[in-house]
Amino acid sequence: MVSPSIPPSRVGTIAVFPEGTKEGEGMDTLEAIVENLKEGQVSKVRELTQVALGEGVSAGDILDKGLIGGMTVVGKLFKENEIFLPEVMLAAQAMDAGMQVLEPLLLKSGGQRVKGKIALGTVAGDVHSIGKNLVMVVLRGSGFEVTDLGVNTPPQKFVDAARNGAQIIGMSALLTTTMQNMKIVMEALEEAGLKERVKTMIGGCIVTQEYADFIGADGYAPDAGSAIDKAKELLDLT
Ligand code: B1M
Repeated sequence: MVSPSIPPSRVGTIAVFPEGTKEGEGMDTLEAIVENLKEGQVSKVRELTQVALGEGVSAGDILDKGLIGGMTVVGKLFKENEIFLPEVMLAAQAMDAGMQVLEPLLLKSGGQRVKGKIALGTVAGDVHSIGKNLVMVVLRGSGFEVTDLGVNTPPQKFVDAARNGAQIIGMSALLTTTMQNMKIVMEALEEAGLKERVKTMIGGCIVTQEYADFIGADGYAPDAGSAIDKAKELLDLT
C-alpha cells in the first residue's frame, strides 16, 4: 500500500517494527498502522506513527492513509458484523493515540493565521468524538480559535456558544438517529434570534450537502480539510 504520492525512498518496509507489532512481508509502515489499528493495538499504533514520521512520511499522509484508512476498514468490518463494539472502541483508542502524536504537527502546519471563532460539538445523543476532534485540530492549525463543546452536546450549549461570540457553530453527527438533532439546534438558534448572527456548518459520515440545505445550515464539509475551506468561505476569508 505505498501511495504514488509518497516517494518510495520515504516509505519502505521498515527494518524494525516495535516488538510484537503485527507485520507481514513487504508491509510498509502505513499498512502496519492500518493493520494494528484494526487490531486495536494502542501502543503499537502510537509507536508506528512515530516510526512513520521518522521515515519522513507527512503527518497528513499518516492521518489519511494510516489512521483514517484503518478506521474506514474498522467501520466496514463493524457494519458487516465481523467485529463488535469492544473492538471498535479499542480501534478508536488506537486512532486517538496516533492522533496525539500527530496533533502538534497538524497544529503547526497551519501557516498564515486567520481570525475566526468557532464552537464545535457532536450533537445530543451522539458520542462519536474522533472526527469532531480531527476537524478541531485542523481548524486550530489554520488559525481559528475553536471551542470544544464536547460530545452529546445539548442544543442550549450551541446557543450559549453563539451568544458568547462564536462566529461559526459547527455540528458533527455520525448516526442517522442523531443527525436530526442538528435541525433542533438550528431551530434553537432561530428561536434565540441568533441564526442570522452566526454561520452554521455541519459534517459527519452520514451527513450530506442535501441535508445541510434541508435544515438551512450555511455549510457542509465532507472531511477535515474541506472544513477549513468552508469555514474560511463562511467568514469571507478566502
Ligand atoms: Co459507531 N457507528 N456507533 N462507534 N462508529 C458508526 C458511525 C457507523 C457508521 C458504523 C457502521 O455501522 N458501519 C454506525 C452508524 C450507522 C448509522 O447511523 N447510519 C455506528 C453505530 C450504529 C454506533 C452505535 C449505535 C453502535 C451500538 O451501540 N450498537 C453506537 C452509538 C453510540 C452513540 O453515539 N450514542 C456507536 C458507538 C461507537 C464507539 C463509541 C464504539 C466508537 C466511537 C468512539 C469515539 O468517537 N470516541 C464508534 C466508532 C469508532 C465508529 C466508526 C467505526 C468510526 C467513526 C470514526 O471515528 N471515523 C463508524 C464507522 C465509520 O465511520 N466508518 C461508526 C473516523 C473519523 C475521522 O471520521 O467521524 O466521519 P468521521 O469524521 C470525518 C468526516 O465525517 C468529517 O471530517 C472528519 C475527518 O475527515 N466531519 C466533519 C466530522 N464531523 C464534522 C464536522 C464538520 C465538518 C466535517 O463541521 C462542523
